[in-house]
Amino acid sequence: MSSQDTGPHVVVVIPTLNEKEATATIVERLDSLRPQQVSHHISVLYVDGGSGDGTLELLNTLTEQYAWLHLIRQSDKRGLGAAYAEGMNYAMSELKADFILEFDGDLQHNPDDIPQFLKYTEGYDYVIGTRFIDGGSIPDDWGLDRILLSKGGNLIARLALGAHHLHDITSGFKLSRVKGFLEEFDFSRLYSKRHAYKIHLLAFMLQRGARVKEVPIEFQAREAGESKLIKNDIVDTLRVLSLIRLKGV
Ligand SMILES: Nc1nc2c(ncn2[C@@H]2O[C@H](COP(=O)(O)OP(=O)(O)O)[C@@H](O)[C@H]2O)c(=O)[nH]1
Ligand SMILES: [Mg+2]
Repeated sequence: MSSQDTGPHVVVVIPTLNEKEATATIVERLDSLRPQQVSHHISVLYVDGGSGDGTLELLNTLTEQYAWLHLIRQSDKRGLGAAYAEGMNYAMSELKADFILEFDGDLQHNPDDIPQFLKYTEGYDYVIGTRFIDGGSIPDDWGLDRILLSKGGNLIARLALGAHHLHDITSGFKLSRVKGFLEEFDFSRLYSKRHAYKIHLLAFMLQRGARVKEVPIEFQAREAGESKLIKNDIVDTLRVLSLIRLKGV
């Protein structure tokens, strides 16, 4: 038995929609990183939303090559939240995850940051990759509109949730404990199937009293592919915040 068979099982869930270039790089880098993380067992679960650019064919080949790599094939684009919900459910029920790490498939999240999340699986329930604390950053090429969207969205969400102690509510790079937390969440009532899913999950983790650790991340510029975030997601985020205020989590 290798040391990778001991320690908490962390499943990295990665949604993809037409991310062929990034996918090849991410899998290669995770393959190098896994053996170094001797205190944790790391598996990876891709959730592909019907990519037509060769990502799916690449993932089919890679899953045959690596036993630690798993793939859910969705037949069509159902939204980022729907992809994570399906991935998280599968990671818990089929892969028996102890922790789930949400990780985007476009290399805006840096695989080299993963070890700093794993450091806190003891003593914490929720580790949030944070762009707006010392050591964290957003891409240099972001225009004022994207900066305002991100910072403004964060401010509104912090106020609405009363989460004044948190610095990056809309971050998508997060590690969550399953036992007592994610296993208690009913994913069929997730308030959004899109990017705003993450605000509902965060509110749920806080309500359950998760011990939170913020770690700095440098959010990378997108080198290939396209963002699926659309202007409409602002309205969706406000809708989710309202639902949390009115109906709770
Ligand atoms: N399976 C699936 N993946 C998605 C969907 N929307 C976005 N993604 C993937 O989720 C990750 C984050 O999405 P992205 O559009 O980059 O969000 P942004 O970084 O906030 O602009 C990327 O790897 C996308 O390819 C979807 O509807 N289904
Ligand atoms: Mg992205």
